[in-house]
Amino acid sequence: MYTQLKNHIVFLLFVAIVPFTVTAQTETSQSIVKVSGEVLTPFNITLASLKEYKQTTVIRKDKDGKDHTYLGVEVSELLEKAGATLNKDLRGENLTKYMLAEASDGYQVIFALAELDGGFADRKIILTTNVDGHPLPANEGPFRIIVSDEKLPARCIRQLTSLAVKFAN
Ligand SMILES: Nc1nc2c(c(=O)[nH]1)N[C@H]1C(S)=C(S)[C@@H](COP(=O)(O)O)O[C@H]1N2
Ligand SMILES: [Mo]
Repeated sequence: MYTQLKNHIVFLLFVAIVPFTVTAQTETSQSIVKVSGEVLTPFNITLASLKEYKQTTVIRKDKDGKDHTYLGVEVSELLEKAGATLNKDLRGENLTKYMLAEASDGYQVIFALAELDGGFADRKIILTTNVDGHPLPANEGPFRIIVSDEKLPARCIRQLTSLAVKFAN
């Protein structure tokens, strides 16, 4: 009887504490995107700080073939804040720079800086946190890059953790 009661208490403690620990972890260590590399001022993007930028909407098809509406901030705005060589500074050897995006599962994709710069292309490349009016589901977010007008969604990197600007050589 006593052992049974003890088992019950241990079980209840487990059920109560484990979800709390998991939630605490997603809200602190994972909810940032590190911006680093060839930039003047590296910084961390948080969910709250994204509200300070101009919001942009991109509608694109996902792997399910259906249109989804993503709300976010243009990646170029974030790189500008970090002091990357965009706009008038994107010429000469700076045209050999690219941005490496990395996710928590190890997936990586790159974009040339010129692909991200509004002076070169109309295609929108945004950092999104919301799809169809809701925060991204855990297997996609909290941060994802969405590329408009690209046939495959392969560069729409989910669970983004880092953006690093680098020289190709
Ligand atoms: N982190 C991460 N992002 C990723 C991938 C991945 O394996 N890991 N796969 C890519 C590929 S190949 C595709 S087709 C799309 C699929 O996105 P969906 O499952 O939301 O449709 O996610 C892209 N983003
Ligand atoms: Mo894919």
